[in-house]
Amino acid sequence: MGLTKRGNDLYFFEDLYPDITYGFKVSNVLVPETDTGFQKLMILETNRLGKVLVLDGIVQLTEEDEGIYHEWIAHWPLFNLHKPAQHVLIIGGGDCGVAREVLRHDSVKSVTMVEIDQMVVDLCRKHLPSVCEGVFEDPRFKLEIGDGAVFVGSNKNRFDVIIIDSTDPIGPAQSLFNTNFYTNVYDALVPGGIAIHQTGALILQPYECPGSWRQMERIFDEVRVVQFANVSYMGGPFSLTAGSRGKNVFPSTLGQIRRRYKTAEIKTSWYSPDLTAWPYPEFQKRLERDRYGEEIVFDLELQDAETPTLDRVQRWGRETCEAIRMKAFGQPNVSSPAFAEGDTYVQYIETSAISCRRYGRTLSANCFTCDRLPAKRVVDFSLRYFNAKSALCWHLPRGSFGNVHEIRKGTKIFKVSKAALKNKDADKSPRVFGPRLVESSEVFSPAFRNPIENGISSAYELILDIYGCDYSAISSCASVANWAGNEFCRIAGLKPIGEADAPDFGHAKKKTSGPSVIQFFKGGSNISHYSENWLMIVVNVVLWDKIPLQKAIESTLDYFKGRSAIGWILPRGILSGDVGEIAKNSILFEIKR
Ligand code: AG3
Repeated sequence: MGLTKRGNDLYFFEDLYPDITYGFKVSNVLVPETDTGFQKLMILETNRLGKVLVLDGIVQLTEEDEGIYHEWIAHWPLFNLHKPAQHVLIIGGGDCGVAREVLRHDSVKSVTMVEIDQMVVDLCRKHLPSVCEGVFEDPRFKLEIGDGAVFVGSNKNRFDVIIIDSTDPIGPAQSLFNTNFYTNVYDALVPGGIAIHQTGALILQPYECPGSWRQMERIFDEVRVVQFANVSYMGGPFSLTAGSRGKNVFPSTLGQIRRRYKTAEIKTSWYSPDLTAWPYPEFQKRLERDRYGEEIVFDLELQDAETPTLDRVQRWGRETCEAIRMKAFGQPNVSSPAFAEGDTYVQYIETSAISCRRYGRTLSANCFTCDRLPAKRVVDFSLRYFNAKSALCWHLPRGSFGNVHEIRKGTKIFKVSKAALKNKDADKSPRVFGPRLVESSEVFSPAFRNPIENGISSAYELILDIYGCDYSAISSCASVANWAGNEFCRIAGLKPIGEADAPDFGHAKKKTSGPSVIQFFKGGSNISHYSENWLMIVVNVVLWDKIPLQKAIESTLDYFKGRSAIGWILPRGILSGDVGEIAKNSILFEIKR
């Protein structure tokens, strides 16, 4: 909306979100919207908030409350540093508010500010002199006009603190929110150094901070979330995400920061060490325990051994999408239009995929989402839809950042029967079993027998969640298609059917943005999703033959440079056996590198 007339008055409404905004009355337009070559800049005057800097329709600062943001982003890392900071790098920050606060530390010998947009610096200097007060007169201050992402690439081991005061990750700041950039920032720090980045509003931009967190977590030794609230950045809690080069860099006691603050003799208006010892601990804990998605894997016991027609399966797919409130993405994929026994149907949905195939009297289905999954609704609906007798279910937490024991507890194996659905009086809560937790060495030993060899099922599924992967290996469609279509098939001795289908989608959320891949092969399929922001992969491979598991899994970790993985091996196309027996043949294991 930007500048809008309301009667005789002029208002400004922010353009960050499509469905929610805030605004204020404007008394004067000091700099009408100007294209700087990088972004659109505007400086407004208001009675209530003083002058306001707007870039690309998003409020960057107001005179009234800029102190809150600038004090927090500058003093938090400087007072957390184990020694008085000497050399500080600011990336972005063209209005010079961060530089002003950093220069208040007498210990600081140099402040280098790398700003891409000269016009931001010039126009702010002219119209917002209180923000950059004293900065240009200070001999310790050095301005470089250039790309901060390039600058950190060529300056190693130089800075005690790096402050990234960027705009949101749309427009010119996009290159400042990825693994390559964070790796360079880490290398540009001296050991013991701290970097901090603005990572958006926690509630209104729910994927910004977690997205940066996952990236930084892979590179920095420790990561913290700091929060504050101001008027300028609509939406309550706003986040800064900080990472350290080295362990135990962040002070462990409040006393340490209080002492540093006192010694520095800096009078702050908003920052206080008393608020910094445990920056937003509950949110931080939630991030540490976050999970990528969940999946319901189920085998339906059909009344007869006939494969439902493709039309019928496709309708199941569409109705399942409705049941879980997910939009289908693209057209369904089928391993063969005949859709005979063992053929696979897959439908990508906006955050992952659903699939099914038949073996004898079982219809094996998977439903995976990166959102909340109403698993019961999916199973009940499918039981009714296919008029099946029962469903044997594995409900899995996928991409869980908890430990393997928590993941085992979260993995629920149970059976639902149609009779119980129909009979109102029947006990609706089935007995729940867990998978058998084993060492990866057991899975990798030549003596290991998969569920087919154990006579439990006609197929089995290898499910892998791989963490801490390499950004470039997982963010390119060509790379993931090559793994699924060539590498994995070659190592596992599988005969691919057709080419890998590797679209890139899920960008509505940072968590799910990245490629997915479907590769059919003789006797099974490989369906996997890659999160370029979470740096993780979720893989489902259905097999009806023995493959060299160790080689297949380890080469996958090598290919994507994964640091750890959680794996399940589940019997599919169940022949017989009660749930307890099947649970014993459902295994969970962990691989650490
Ligand atoms: N840079 C961070 C602006 C963030 C605005 N984003 C938002 N409201 N989600 C501010 C520059 C001040 N030096």
